[in-house]
Amino acid sequence: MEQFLSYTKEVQEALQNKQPVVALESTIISHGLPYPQNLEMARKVEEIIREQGAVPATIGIMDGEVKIGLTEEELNVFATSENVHKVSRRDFAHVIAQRELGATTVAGTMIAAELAGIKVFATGGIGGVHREGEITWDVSADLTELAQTNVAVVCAGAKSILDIGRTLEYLETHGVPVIGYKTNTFPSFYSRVSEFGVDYQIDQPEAVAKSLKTKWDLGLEGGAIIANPVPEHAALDYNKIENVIQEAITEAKNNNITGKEVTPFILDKVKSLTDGQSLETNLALVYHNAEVAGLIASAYQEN
Ligand code: PSU
Ligand code: MN
Repeated sequence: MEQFLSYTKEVQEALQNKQPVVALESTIISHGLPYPQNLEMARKVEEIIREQGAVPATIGIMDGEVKIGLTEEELNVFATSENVHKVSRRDFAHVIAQRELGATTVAGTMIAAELAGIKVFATGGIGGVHREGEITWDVSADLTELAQTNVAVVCAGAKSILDIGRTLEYLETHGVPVIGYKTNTFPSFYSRVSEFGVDYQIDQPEAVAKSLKTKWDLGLEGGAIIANPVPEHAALDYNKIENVIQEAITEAKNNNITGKEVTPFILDKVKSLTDGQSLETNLALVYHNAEVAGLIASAYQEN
């Protein structure tokens, strides 16, 4: 895929000079958040990563190329365009070949980041096994990517619109370590807790970086999850959000929402059912993840 990658000057120089770089996804811009908060978020995460001494590389597909780093103008295109493809592994070739606009998911961004030599990636939450996934087989391609691609994903856990237990089982089976950053509980995106634990709690970015480096030096292929709970001040109550999610899932079912439409539909429903409160939480956790990813990327480079 090398020949399809195109870097901004800033990212290319950072990679050449072995400076820390943090990958960012574009589906969260095009499908995860409404305009104009999506654009504001996209700019601010880049700023936060710079404050940590790292270079941000937002990834997206445009003009038949995988862009590693987006310009201000390109961020704007992803934030405002209709008909942006949501690109996971299966969509990559089609969107490049047809020169269409493609926002990369966690899976899609991991593929591009690995090829570019970027080890650390910040996002909001990962996809996983959906509730009733044992019937629908709705299992996010994020999980199969984590099983094989060498990139660490800093996230606020997985949303409880998913079956968190089965998601963690999948990760265990495929050898993906789940590291709790300053927590021993796997967070559930809007809330700092869930009914599940993490594999290891690590409290220092240097120690996280060392663990990642050792994994890959050992030749153990695959990603890692760095689960970083939403900051206390922005967290929503676990039980309250659970009720809202139940309602959103029922509505998705009643509207026959399937496939890749499920996640965006439920996110939007949760937002309106919480009077926009979930949006504030979503933004706060993404910013926190960017900060922690910047710290880990910097520590990784110094190792
Ligand atoms: N979770 C969020 N916001 C998002 C997503 C997940 O809180 O925008 C996006 C990510 O890009 C993730 C994708 O990779 O949804 C998962 O979609 P699916 O379940 O269709 O694989
Ligand atoms: Mn799905």
